[in-house]
Amino acid sequence: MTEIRNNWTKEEISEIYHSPLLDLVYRAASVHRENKDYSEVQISSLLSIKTGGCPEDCSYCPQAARYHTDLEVQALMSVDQVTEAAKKAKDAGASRLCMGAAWREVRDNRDFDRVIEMVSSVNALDMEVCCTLGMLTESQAQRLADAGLYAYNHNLDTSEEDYKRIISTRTYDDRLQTIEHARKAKLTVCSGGIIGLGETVEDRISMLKTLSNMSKHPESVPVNALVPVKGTPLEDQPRVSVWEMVRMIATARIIMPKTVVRLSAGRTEMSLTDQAFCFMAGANSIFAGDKLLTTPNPSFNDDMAMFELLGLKPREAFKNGRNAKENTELV
Ligand code: SAM
Ligand code: DTB
Ligand code: SF4
Repeated sequence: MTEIRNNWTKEEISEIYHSPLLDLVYRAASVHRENKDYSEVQISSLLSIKTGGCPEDCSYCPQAARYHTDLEVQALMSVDQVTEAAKKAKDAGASRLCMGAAWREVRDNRDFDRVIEMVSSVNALDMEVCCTLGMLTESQAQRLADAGLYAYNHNLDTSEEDYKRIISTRTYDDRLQTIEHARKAKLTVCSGGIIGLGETVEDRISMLKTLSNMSKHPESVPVNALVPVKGTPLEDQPRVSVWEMVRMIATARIIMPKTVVRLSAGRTEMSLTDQAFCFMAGANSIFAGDKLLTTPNPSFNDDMAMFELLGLKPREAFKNGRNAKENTELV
């Protein structure tokens, strides 16, 4: 078994990231096979439970109220709507539902009470429930955990050095604190980033260092390729090349060997061959369903055909125990 390290240096990460591509993929695939059943892929389905009108200024995001995108703003969904959507996702093969809200932070009000009900209701379907609701306090994290929340998603998005260029309405430290609050409530942590924001390779390495130097590695690390959306400040960013996704995924796999690395936004622009390379490089999760939060994603049927072709299979829910939440220690 590979040793779990929390003291990777930027130099070490950079050396891995820049190694010859085929060596990098070979090493990542070897680490993957030593630590996990590489043919199992965790399937998450995303549901935007409250869409648009967000007060933050994240320059990649179509849901920020200050940018003029074609997005239709939608108020918080009802518990019944969410339960229905969760059942559909489960029937299609998803083991996890991730509910996203375009909020800056969670507030202790009736909307949060409703989200708590949503969490209980989806948890009762024996699905892993994940939320991404912006910043939260330790007591809010605890309320979510008590309702049966399995994971909290809170991305770092880029490096600490680059953060101000992308978002001015909160700090990197705010982000790290929310992750800490989720940890204290014994939630599993999902945290990753986006490539293609105009960041440097050093920024990517710096973000990977922050993630891999956490006292406990995030249980999931999503690697998103920017989906440039018209009306956002980053609308004209060129798409990242698949090789950059492969390098990011492979490096994350090597330095965080037990973590679920998710090939996240950007798959509609990738061929099957591109995606196969990402799985070879150690990706073992995807978002499935024809929509991410607000932008398109490949259909469930296309993804199942891809799994068939590549010999992959969906991973069951709570593989490591509903309450064990120690899944970095288990395979
Ligand atoms: N408001 C909450 C927050 O910011 O944490 C939760 C929802 S927010 C949409 C969740 C994540 O979606 C962001 O952290 C970012 O990583 C990702 N995201 C948003 N827009 C994106 C885009 N255009 N392309 C790729 N990823 C994006
Ligand atoms: C993550 O890392 N990516 C997801 C999820 N976590 C919340 C969101 C991707 C959003 C892509 C743009 C959109 O569909 O609005
Ligand atoms: Fe709001 Fe989250 Fe979008 Fe930022 S990423 S604008 S916080 S919904």
